[in-house]
Amino acid sequence: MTILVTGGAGFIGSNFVYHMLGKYSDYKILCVDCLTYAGNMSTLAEAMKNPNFKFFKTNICDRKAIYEIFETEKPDVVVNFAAESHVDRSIDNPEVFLQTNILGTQVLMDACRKYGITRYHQVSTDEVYGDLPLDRPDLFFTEETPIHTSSPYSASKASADLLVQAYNRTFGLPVTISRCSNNYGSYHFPEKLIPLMIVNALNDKPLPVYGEGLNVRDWLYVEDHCKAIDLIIHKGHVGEVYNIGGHNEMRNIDIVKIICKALDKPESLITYVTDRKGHDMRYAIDPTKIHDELGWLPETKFADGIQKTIQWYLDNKGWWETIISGEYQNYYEKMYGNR
Ligand code: NAD
Ligand code: TDX
Repeated sequence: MTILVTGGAGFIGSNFVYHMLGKYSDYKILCVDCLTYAGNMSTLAEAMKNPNFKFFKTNICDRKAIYEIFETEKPDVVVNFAAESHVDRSIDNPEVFLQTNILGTQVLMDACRKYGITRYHQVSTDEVYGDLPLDRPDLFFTEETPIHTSSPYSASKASADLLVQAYNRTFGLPVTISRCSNNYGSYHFPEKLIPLMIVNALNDKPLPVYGEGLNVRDWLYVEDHCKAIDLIIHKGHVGEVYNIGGHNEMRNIDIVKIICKALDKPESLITYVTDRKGHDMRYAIDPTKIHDELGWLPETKFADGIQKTIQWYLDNKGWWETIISGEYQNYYEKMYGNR
């Protein structure tokens, strides 16, 4: 079996590469990633030593290059993680989100049609469902919840999902889609809430909480997400959407306080800053379908996962210090300098 993983130099894609290489010693894992600011070859350093792994520095929008890879490597399964993934950046500049997240998906599926595959899996997000109100804790996103997006990022991911479903219906492409809640864990780029707070706290820098910090996210340890995708590509039903989430809703402010406590840093570092435009209030996944159909359940409790994650950032300072000493400084100044 040859699996082509796009976006494998990023956060979740790299965790998936390591999960698959570790579990299936007879699989060939190909990674296509164009190494945007979010992609990092040092993340894949261990994988590069594995003879079952091959890396292509290629943009998923580059039709010719993608077709060449399909022609020579003949993947059986494609798992598309490649995306612009940060909501704040999509508010600042939507264009590249539409290019990569929508048109890149189209190029990959065209290649799948042309060369033939047994499964195309689209890694989507719970953000396609919009948000839920804080005063209705009884409500959850199911696979039947209408698409209702808030940011250019979520709109681009929802557009891709619709295109994937259209390729299934019109061309019979064997697709599956997963919509997961917020992930956390190793190799998470420090523009996102949890790694940003860990890195700032370690540097005794202010911890910028948007609005009042009352927004709720449903956090899942990244390895549990990878295991769910592994199950879906092997046992999931063609044409189906699977929600992935661990019933672990938490307010942003509580997460930041947990990080302060774990690192023995004062809560006085917490700084309330101007809210995100169009900020979604609450995400909460109902994972009944993937549990009932495929037997998936999250294995890592938040208390353990956050400890492991914090320890990973303590043990891998070189990884994130290299990131935050580069172009990231301009990004940080632009996003937070005058907030
Ligand atoms: P990330 O930003 O950490 O990584 C994205 C990777 O894609 C990077 O390695 C980048 O170089 C690569 N990439 C970007 N544009 C590309 C292009 N045009 N061609 C080739 N490679 C390109 O993202 P992530 O957090 O790992 O998210 C991965 C996927 O999971 C995304 O599709 C995202 O929408 C989805 N998702 C993320 C979360 C989360 O909490 N992070 C939750 C649910 C779903
Ligand atoms: O500095 C910050 N301060 C802050 O209060 C940052 C970066 C975030 N926040 C808030 C905004 C959100 O309510 O924390 C929450 C989480 O923010 P992000 O880490 O940016 O994640 P989110 O916007 O929820 O989107 C994430 O989950 C769904 C991923 O980035 C997406 O790729 C995924 O689809």
